[in-house]
Amino acid sequence: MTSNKGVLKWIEKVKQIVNPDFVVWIDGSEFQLEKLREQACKTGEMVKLNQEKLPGCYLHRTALNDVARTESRTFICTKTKDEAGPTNNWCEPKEAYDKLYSIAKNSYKGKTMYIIPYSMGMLESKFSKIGIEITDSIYTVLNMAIMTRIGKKVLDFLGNSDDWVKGLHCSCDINEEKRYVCHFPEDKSIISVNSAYGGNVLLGKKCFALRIASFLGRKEKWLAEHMLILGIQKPNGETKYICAAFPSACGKTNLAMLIPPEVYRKKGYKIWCVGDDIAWLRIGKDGRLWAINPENGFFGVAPGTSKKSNQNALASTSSNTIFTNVVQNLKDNTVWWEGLDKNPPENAINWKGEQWNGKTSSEKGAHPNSRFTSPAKNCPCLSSEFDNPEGVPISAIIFGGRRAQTTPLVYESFDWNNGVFAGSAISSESTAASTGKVGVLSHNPMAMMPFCGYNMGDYFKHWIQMGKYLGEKAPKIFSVNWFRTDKNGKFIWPGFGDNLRVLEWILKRCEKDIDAKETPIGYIPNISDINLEGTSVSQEDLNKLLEINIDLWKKEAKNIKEFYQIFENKLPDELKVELENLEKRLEK
Ligand code: OXD
Ligand code: MN
Repeated sequence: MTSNKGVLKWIEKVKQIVNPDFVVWIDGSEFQLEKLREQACKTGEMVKLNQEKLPGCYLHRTALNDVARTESRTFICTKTKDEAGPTNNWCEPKEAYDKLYSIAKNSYKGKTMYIIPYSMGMLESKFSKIGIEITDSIYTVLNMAIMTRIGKKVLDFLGNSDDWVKGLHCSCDINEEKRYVCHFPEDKSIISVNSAYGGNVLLGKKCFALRIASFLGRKEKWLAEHMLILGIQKPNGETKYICAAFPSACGKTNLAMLIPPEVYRKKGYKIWCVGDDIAWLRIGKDGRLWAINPENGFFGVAPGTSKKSNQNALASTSSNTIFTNVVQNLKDNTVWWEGLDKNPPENAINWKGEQWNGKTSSEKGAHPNSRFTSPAKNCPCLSSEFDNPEGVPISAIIFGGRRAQTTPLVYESFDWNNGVFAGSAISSESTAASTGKVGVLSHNPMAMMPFCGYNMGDYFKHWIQMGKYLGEKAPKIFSVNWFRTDKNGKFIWPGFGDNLRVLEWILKRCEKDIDAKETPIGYIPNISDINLEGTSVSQEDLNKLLEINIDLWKKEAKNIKEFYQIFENKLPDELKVELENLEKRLEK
């Protein structure tokens, strides 16, 4: 399929190590993919679902010990530990290669080696980057075929270039003691062993599009971010684009596919989804910041996805989707998960592959991290700019976390550096579901803590530097918090579609349409500038949502200072100054 010497040499080398019985190049044709689906159903790797109700849909169950990304076994293997920084696990490259190759040795024996050429971004875009993933799992091939642009056309486009990322995935025997997801950014290389769960094996996603790409972005003056991208079409027909970074499980997919509240729909507002997880951001010829979504599909969390919470995501799963670790309803061979509706199936198989009765069982049927892999094209609100090789121009950047107190519903940073400071200070309180403990605060700068492929101190510097390149044309930076609670622990803000009310304020601020109130942390809305028409939120609630408690913020500043210490001399002076200025303003 290619005469690219570098590609062929690497494939030969890997072949010698993993020792496959067969080698198959993935050409991207529907014919080949269909054959693979048939084969996976024969071996039990996948289950074909009801093709009338769910055309083109399949179900896969992972091993019980292999259900999520494995951060503690994820490594950045740079020449020096300093390059990986204090927030990443590090291993010296030679040691890592030796260890991984010895685990991978002969692991394809009796199996087929699939070679997937793929592109992150549309081939003709200057944003895009090419990768080649070798895998022994058909599930991985079929997921990559949804999540990325794959096939021979990618190799044709690559030609003889050496600008591509190597990815080797070996399922081995899914031994969690020997599970590693390792990145070699200096070699543009990724190796993942002993897992077959999407997040660890769809190497185009977190591994390439965030960890490797963030490293490349620093060298090449762009940003690879854990951000959704959405377009807000206003009643006058104009569409403005924003990017937003939230830690995992803070509702990124829901915001990306938001359905406007009725009063907004009537006025003519529309939301267009460009991406739900990753944004690559470059400075365009016009000096503004432009974004593409390098992916081609959604790898979304199923539980909680319903007609009510995210009709667009649900619609995206209605065809050509691979479900992982959800419930199989035996009555009509469809799928179910907690939060889909209030009608769990009685005759079903749970994510573990056991008989399960949703009416009587005390156990959950779907794994809390069960997933759907759906083509972006299925999304009813997919932006017409989704495939635009130029991307979309970004008017605002939003950072968000999950905080019961402290952070107001929304505030605008004073300027770029102040916004970078806000992003670096994102933190979230754990929910019972994630850790068993409620309210434990964890820092997650720019929601990139698990995904930054180099020293986060240098990453902050790169952000500061990007602001310098952008100058006057830099997007404004905002922080939001949908999760503030009242004294009974109830969320005050309704969230979901109503978040558009906050986005509207953000756009108006970008267009210099309205004033705002200056506070020590930034600008907050004047109460009358958030449209509450059609909600049950009172002015008093809004006051509470926007309250800045000076004592809590003093505690917050102290907490940020402590957190910053881990970056030692890598912390940019600009962020030290921002923190000092915040402290001074809080004392006033
Ligand atoms: C994801 C994550 O799967 O952020 O997107 O964990
Ligand atoms: Mn994510």
